[in-house]
Amino acid sequence: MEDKELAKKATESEAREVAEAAREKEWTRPSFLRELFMGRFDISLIHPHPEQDPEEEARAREFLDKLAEFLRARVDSEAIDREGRISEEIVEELRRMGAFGIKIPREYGGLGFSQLTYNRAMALVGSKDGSLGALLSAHQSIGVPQPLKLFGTPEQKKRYMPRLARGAISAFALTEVHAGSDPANMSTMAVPAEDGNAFILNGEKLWCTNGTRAELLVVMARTPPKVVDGKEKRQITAFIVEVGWPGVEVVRRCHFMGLKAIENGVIRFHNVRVPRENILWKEGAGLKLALITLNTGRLTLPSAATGASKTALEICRRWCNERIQWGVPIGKHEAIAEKIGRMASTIFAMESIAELSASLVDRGGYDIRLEAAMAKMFNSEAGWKIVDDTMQIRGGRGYETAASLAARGEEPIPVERMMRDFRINLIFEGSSEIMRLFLAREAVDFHLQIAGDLINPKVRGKAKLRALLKAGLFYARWYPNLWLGKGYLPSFGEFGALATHLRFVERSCRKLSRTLLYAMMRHGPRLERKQMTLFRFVDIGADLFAMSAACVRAQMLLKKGQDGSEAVRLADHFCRLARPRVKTGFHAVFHNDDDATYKIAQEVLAGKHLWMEKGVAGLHHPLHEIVPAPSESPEREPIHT
Ligand code: MYA
Repeated sequence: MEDKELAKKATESEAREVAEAAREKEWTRPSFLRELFMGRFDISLIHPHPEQDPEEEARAREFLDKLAEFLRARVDSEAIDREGRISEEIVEELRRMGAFGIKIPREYGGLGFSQLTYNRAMALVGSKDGSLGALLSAHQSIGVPQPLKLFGTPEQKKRYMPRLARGAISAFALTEVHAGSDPANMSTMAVPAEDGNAFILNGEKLWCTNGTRAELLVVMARTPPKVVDGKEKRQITAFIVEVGWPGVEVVRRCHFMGLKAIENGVIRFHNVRVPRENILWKEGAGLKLALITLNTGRLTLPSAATGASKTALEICRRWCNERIQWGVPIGKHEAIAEKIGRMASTIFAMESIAELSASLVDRGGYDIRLEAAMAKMFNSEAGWKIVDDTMQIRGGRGYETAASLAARGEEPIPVERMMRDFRINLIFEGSSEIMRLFLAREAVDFHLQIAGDLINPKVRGKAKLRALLKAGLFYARWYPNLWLGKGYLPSFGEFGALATHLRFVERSCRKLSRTLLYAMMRHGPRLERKQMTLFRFVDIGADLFAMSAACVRAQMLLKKGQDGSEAVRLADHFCRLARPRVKTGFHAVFHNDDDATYKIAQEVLAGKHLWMEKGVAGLHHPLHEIVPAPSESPEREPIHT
């Protein structure tokens, strides 16, 4: 290459680097949740509820109606579950509908819809079939289209977007055998080729959703470390990899408890030559790219979980009216009514969280990381409880498979399958524990920045005094504000019956921040490892977020005249249920048996209570005796290299 051309390229790439490094800092509005953890209930960040562009709403309605009709008429989820595969005809029809390019800009042949429309589409799909949800979501929530849209060069977009919009299935390859929740620990390597024009990729990715059916992958791999300020800095880089390239091997398809048709597998890379121009964003930015992609990616699941929960509610409503025991429909018995009431208002809150978070992405300039993590955690856990209650309400019929119900002439209501399909939501795309950890870190981050040195035993002498002065000055101004707020006064009047709940949220968020400070003072640097305590703060924050989202959405629906008064009743009920949880959470911060629990756990792990494991058959079969069931045999799947 000519020197001049090289120089031009270097300047271009530097300019892009600067612009892109700034991308995440271009937030014009802070995160509502971040503020909440800092004791500031800034409702103006979410209220009035962001509205969708009417032109898009009309265009989206047509697409969503078509998708709903298709799901009702053409998708046989029992067959998908039984056969472990989504047929090519179904995939082809979805391609024709544009369902593989919902968010891909129209200039590249996609539908060009917003995050909100995409979420609504995923709620529809999630209400019907989890495997189909995973196929579409792994492709466009985290697969190639999303990071390409955020970080791709114009050339990369021109080359790949139209193909992706037409339905070239893609996947996100991050997880490895020893790198799950901690992806930075990956060992897949990409080293520069001798000619400098490419990287040579080697390694193996595990549980790559869509991996066994994909044409394109976004692969995160270690690249040679860089020396920064005299220290070696680990580098992870993201690449677009074509499955058809020599050396890419789909080793096997993995099978799971549910989502029987998920195309998930082990992908091996053996000396795969990846052209330099297939680097996404820039060398060394791969982990950040993956985490940023996962932030918006995580917004899909809360909608899919809401969709599945709505199906559960329909099942319960019908069954509770129809089933008579002791002379009355079971829904009249308080034991069952309690579940139905809780289910309905929780679903309203779940939908409020999912729609609010998606709308904030669309409004732009908003730091969505915390809301996405919270939405993922809250909706997957609340949805799981709903599916579990549905199983309980359907009783034996819930536990029986749909095929067995049909065989003895009953309606094949698939609660058993729903339960198998739903459980993974608390694990993939960042487990509940990782979401809590991430949120907890962000919650204490504010205090650590102000007073971190004060509680750091390594900081001594003058530096400690400086830290004391800095923290003292800050807290002298900040702390009194945590006692004063409009939550004690008549406020939020425009919310009518819901105002009382918003005042509670306002008071509680100041209390949350105060209590965080006390916990920091009590535990010092050990707080970072006190996950049981930290997670209580996150759970309080989750309920405060859900209450806020529910009230704001109910108010918006009331204003629009769309089922408004019913929405207010549901929001009010959700808040009534959440308030005691918040109070209990606060009490438990300093009144708990965490130390005893931790001690027992360590004793168990050290083998002190092995006597407890006696008297059972246990796990005594050697692994090699486990043979795959015929339906799980890898030979069944076409494996390509
Ligand atoms: S995909 C795989 C899912 N895996 C994960 O989600 C991994 C979870 N782990 C993490 O998120 C991170 O490792 C954590 C970081 C949070 C633990 N946004 O030092 P650090 C920056 C932007 O804190 P760690 C799957 O399952 C941070 O500032 N940046 O790192 C698909 C720092 O940057 P800098 C972030 O201690 C399943 C750097 O990163 C974020 O390792 C299929 C390192 O940070 C963030 N969020 O902890 C899906 N976090 O160095 C199908 C950190 O510049 C879908 N950073 O300061 C199906 C859906 C629908 C189904 C339907 C059914 C009904």
